[in-house]
Amino acid sequence: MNVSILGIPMDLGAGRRGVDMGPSALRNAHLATRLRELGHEVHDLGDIGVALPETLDKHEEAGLVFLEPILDACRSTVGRVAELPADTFPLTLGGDHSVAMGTVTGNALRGNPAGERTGLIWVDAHTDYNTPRSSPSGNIHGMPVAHLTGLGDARLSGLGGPWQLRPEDIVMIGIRSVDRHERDLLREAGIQAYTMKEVDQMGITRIVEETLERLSGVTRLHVSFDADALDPSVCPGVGTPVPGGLTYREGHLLMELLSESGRVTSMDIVEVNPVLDLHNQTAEVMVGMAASLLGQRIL
Ligand code: HAR
Ligand code: MN
Ligand code: MN
Ligand code: MN
Repeated sequence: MNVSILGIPMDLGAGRRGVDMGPSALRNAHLATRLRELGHEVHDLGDIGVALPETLDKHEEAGLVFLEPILDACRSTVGRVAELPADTFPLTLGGDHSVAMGTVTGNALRGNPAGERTGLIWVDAHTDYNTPRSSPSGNIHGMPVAHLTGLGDARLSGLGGPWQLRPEDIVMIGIRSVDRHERDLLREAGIQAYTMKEVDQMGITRIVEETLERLSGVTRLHVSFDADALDPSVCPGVGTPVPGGLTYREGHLLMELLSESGRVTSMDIVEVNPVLDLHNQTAEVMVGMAASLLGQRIL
């Protein structure tokens, strides 16, 4: 396969600094080499330009911290991803999870004149379904999925023009931290979320079977993998660690089964924070997850 790596070194959407260094940490963990060893043709397209918080006044408007520079970065990301050729697999590197408003939109619009549906598999400890009104923090990385479905601020939800993600085309896996009002919004939208309780009870294999069945009508499938979905003992380098996460093997099994399905067309790796990490362990683990999704097998 042809794989296009694109970094979005942005930490404006997160409460803590450091995830802007995620793309460097992932490259340093030999991302491209690992994928080339699997036989892929890998092109690293470099990074999207993102404003540094030190150059900005901390600006909060209507419950949205750093809205304007985040909008700029997401707009650039939409443009860059949407123009990639149809036969490439975009592998986008965050950055905080607000980058997904740009990556998911860009991939949904990429070479899609017929308006085929896009499915989203959101692997995360958090549902990221806050709106500016429901958010307890104003941090935009807690809001990308809500905006992708058309809720919240019109500028963020309008990144794809009239395009919106359908709530029934979203499946979340690994969930264990949801805010009070965010829960109501998820219920109203009818979004399928497999919490850690379901992971424990059903196992990853059944969850993947159900997920692919539910998303059987979509032709494009994006996996957005937040490093904090994995347990903090596996991925300590994240800004908002939550205990009780996916094990190392559950993460790999999830990626292996999705890979075997042959249906995934793009992926994000986000929320890797090298400042909080131990010897780049989190980036190395996440490179392994990308390798499993892109065909690496034990035997
Ligand atoms: N729910 C909290 C908020 O909205 C924190 C969520 C953001 N943290 C993440 N996203 N890492 O997955 O402020
Ligand atoms: Mn403003
Ligand atoms: Mn997230
Ligand atoms: Mn998260």
